Amino acid sequence: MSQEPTPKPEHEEEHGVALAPARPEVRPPPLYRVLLLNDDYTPMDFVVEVLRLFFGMNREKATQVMMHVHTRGRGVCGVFSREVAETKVSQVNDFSRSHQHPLLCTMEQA
Ligand code: TYC
Repeated sequence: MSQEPTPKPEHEEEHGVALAPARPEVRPPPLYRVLLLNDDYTPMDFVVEVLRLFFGMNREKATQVMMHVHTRGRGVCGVFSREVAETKVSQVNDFSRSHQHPLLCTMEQA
């Protein structure tokens, strides 16, 4: 007598041994450096206040970073996720504009 093959259980693939994926399926999200740019007009004290208010630096660290930007042209305020970096850049640029200072904050992938 001919016999039909035993029907496969439904969703058989879900009952096998889990295999490691051939390659990782997720990459860690990229990080971004938030930068301050030098200019000739923004007062040094204002830059120090920005670094204290938005980047949580103490006065000594904020003064160091401000002087680095002043002498080198740009400097890193911190490294963040894309969303946090975008928020910091917007907040700093809005704050500077609202005080009529040309200070610019920007970001780049780390
Ligand atoms: N160069 C400015 C001055 O001499 C000071 C300054 C520092 C401005 C850092 C911007 O991101 C900056 N008053």
